[in-house]
Amino acid sequence: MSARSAIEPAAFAELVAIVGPRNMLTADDERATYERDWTGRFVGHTPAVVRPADTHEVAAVIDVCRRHGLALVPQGGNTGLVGGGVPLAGEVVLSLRRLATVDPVDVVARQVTVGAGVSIAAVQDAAAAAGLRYAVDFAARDTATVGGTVATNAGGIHVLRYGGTREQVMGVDAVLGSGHRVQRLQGLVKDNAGYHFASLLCGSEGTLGVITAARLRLVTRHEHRVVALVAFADVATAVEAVAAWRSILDSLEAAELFLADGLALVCDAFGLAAPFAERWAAYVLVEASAHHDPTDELAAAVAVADIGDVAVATDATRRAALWRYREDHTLAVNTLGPPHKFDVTVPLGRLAQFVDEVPQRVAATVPGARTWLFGHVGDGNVHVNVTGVAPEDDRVDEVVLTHVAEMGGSISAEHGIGTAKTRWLPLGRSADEIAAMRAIKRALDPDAVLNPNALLPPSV
Ligand code: 2HG
Ligand code: ZN
Repeated sequence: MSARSAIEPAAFAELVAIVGPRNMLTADDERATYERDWTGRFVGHTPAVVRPADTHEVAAVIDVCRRHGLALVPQGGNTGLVGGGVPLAGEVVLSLRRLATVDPVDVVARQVTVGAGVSIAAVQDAAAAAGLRYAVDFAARDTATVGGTVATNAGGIHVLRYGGTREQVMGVDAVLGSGHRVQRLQGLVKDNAGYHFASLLCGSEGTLGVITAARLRLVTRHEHRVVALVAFADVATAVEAVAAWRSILDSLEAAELFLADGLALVCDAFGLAAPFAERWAAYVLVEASAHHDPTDELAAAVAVADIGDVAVATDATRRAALWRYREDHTLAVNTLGPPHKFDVTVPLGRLAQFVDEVPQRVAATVPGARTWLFGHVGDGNVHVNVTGVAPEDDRVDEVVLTHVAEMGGSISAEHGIGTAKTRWLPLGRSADEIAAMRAIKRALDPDAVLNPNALLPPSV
């Protein structure tokens, strides 16, 4: 059964009674930012944004929606890039941003419990104040929330050293679509008493349950940090160099790739000076951190690779300046209009070939379209952004994702399937796997209340 989208007066009154009139947003100007994704590609409509204060209110809202057949889209910081957090089919938006408590850091366990609405930057700040670090990091850190990053199993720039979000989540507090509450926030490192709900909910994109809090693992905070921007004559050489650095550099924590066109776009868009006098085909930004100063070992590792040029930064201001060349790609691409975005993984041995072929295939499909490639090269994760294509024209989606599947890759490395890629899920998942996912969805969200249009393709 599929849930309806308009709110009848009785349901509306029940929702207001739960969250209070001030937390039921219905005016056009109040709803607008919740209805549109960050890129501007996905724009929907919601009858109301419901803003609960705690897990009890979340549970009560889900109960109303189940009884009245209302569909919900859970939303955190609304930084998702695949249309999975906006109400594209008229769903009610369940905003978790008011769940913003940060418990004291448990220094002994090296963990912290935070509400779903806490930003990644706030978790990082809390960890730093206690002499620790939260390993998950990416450009949208100030806006993206813990709930959203757990729901999408967000990746980011430190996956090669610490793993993705799933590796950091010790437990969650969540309300399932069935109304059951799963609460496991003790942070036990060893806990084999049955199904691991946190692992299941992590990456479920709001389709099974609403995460209201998470218990997060923290990692060691290193005193020394160094960043190098390394230029290469081609992508294949860059990929080989990163593979070598991973074997010899224990302190390596980021290896990020971008290309000449993307660098020029970033410099133009934000008035930055180019990092090198010469234009190179490929650039890798590497970051290393350790208790000792890793500058010499990084320099020695860079020296053995076949590089074109290098710039090294040890102080925070110059490190941030080098990071801008990579992190500002997303903002720079968006200045050209809403892009089609793909976050794919291909086997590392085929990454250079993929980077070479994709722009040609895109241009052959939609003449005039431009392809921008950058990403987390240590993980084999390439972000393919295509501009100059209408938001609803999915010919490039077909071409890019089919190519990824042919190369033995994954159609989503870190952003998830959302609503943008449901059609292509069978490219990466067998019929049996999709049937098993549907069975899990039916069991945990029997009334199809939670994000009913995301992740799974419509059943035929
Ligand atoms: C990044 O790695 C993010 O910067 C965004 O995952 C990627 O804008 C994108 O396509
Ligand atoms: Zn990324």
